[in-house]
Formats: sequence, C-alpha cells, structure tokens
Amino acid sequence: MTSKVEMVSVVIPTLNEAGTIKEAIDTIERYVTYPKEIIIVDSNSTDGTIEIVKDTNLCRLIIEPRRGYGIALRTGIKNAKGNIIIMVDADGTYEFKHIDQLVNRMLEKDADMVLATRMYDPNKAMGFLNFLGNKAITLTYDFFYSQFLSDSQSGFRAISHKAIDNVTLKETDMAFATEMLIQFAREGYNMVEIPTTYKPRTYGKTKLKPFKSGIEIFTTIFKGFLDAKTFRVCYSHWKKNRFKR
Ligand SMILES: Nc1nc2c(ncn2[C@@H]2O[C@H](COP(=O)(O)OP(=O)(O)OP(=O)(O)O)[C@@H](O)[C@H]2O)c(=O)[nH]1
Ligand SMILES: [Mg+2]
Repeated sequence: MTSKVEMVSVVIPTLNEAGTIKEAIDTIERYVTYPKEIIIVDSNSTDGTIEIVKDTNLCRLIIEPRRGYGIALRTGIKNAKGNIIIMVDADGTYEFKHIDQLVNRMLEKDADMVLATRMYDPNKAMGFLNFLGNKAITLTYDFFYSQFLSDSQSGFRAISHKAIDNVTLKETDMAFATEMLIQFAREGYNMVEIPTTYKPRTYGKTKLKPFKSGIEIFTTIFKGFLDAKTFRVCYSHWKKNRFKR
C-alpha cells in the first residue's frame, strides 16, 4: 500500500543502449513531476552508453559487471532510495511520459504494483511472436495465480519499495519480471494495470532470447505454484473473485 510519494526511483538496466539512453533520461527528467532519482545499472556496455550517462549529470550510475536483466534490476532496486520504484527499459520502446500516470494510479488504487500494459496499444507495435508468447505466459500466470493481468511481460512498472523488499527474488534474467508477479501474488499484494503505448526498438540488438527465456519463464510459473502458501493465497483470491471475470 502506498499513500504518499516521498521519492520515485527510476531504475533502468542498460546493456549497449547508446542510441536511446540520452533521450530516455531527458524525457524522464522533463516529464516526471514527483521528486525523483534516476538509477542506471550498466553491465559494462561497449557502445558509449556509460559515457553518455555520465555526461548527462542527471543519474546515479551503477556498474554491475554480472550479466542478466534480473541481476541488473535487483542491484538497482537494492540501491534505490525512493519509496516508489519505476522499472523501465532504456531502449525507448516504453512511453516514459507515462511514469506519472503509473504513480498516480498507484495512489488512487492503493496498489503495490502498477503495470503498464501494451495490449491496448493502438499502434500494435509488439511483434506477432512476442505477442503470442506473451499471451500464452500471461494466460498461464493468470490461471494459476488467480490474477487479471493482460501483459505479464511488461517491463514498465511502478512498484512499492516496501513490498518488493518483503519478497525474495532470485531470477537472474528475463524470468525476473514473472518471478516478481508470483511473489506479489503469494503475498496477496494488489496489482493493477494502466494502458500504455509501445514502440519497436530502433537501435541496437534485443537481449531477449525468446526460446531460452520462454522455458525459464514457464518453469518459474510452475515452480512458483508448488508452494503451500502460494496455493492457499491464490485459491482464496480465486474464491473471492471468481464471479468478477
Ligand atoms: N545491465 C544490464 N542490462 C540489461 C541486460 N540485458 C538486458 N538489459 C537491459 O534490459 C532492458 C530490456 O532488454 P531488451 O533487450 O530491451 O529486452 P526486451 O524488451 O524483451 O526486447 P526488445 O523487444 O528488443 O525491447 C534494456 O534496457 C536492456 O539494455 C544485462 O545483462 N545487463
Ligand atoms: Mg526492450
């Protein structure tokens, strides 16, 4: 539950995102109206990302030499000072201008997490295979954990710092985002969504390995359910909400 914004910590993992990182930082600096800090967690990029970040003088830069999306975010979150954490990619695919909206919704709904869903994006910018994979993962997650999410793979979220400090997250790569949802469901935390727009990547290479990540994500979903507390909490959530679907 988050009733007040003390500070928003925007945590951005970067691995070779020199083409988009400057605009990302400038947009966040300009459009986020809450007190904020921007934390960049870089895994030793070789394309000039680090130099660009330093030149802006607007961020805390953390070098995390270990590779992995999950490791980078965990390091960023550990170092965040704000009571609300925003996680977002550096590649300019998410709408940074919507950060305030995520935070506003968090306050309105007394939510522990707000996800920006790309499923109502009028431009339909998500690739077809990513869309299919996302749908399969999200439906499986919603079914097992009795949730109503439409985009479980969104990497653009507002998160209560207190809530995330209260759960154990171990995944090192892309399954981290799903593990977070499982742990939040386990604690009975309130997760809501707001629609956002999405853009295709315009610079550099994707770090997503669809097959490897797909297996890791489904394994995380099935493994997470083999836990007595998770089963109990999700079953009672289902009983309470079964007629709302
Ligand atoms: N520090 C760090 N950042 C990473 C690592 N892997 C990915 N990232 C960053 O995490 C974010 C998400 O990675 P992406 O490659 O955009 O993955 P995606 O969003 O699933 O794929 P796209 O469709 O290409 O956007 C980006 O900002 C990456 O630069 C890593 O090993 N270390
Ligand atoms: Mg991305």
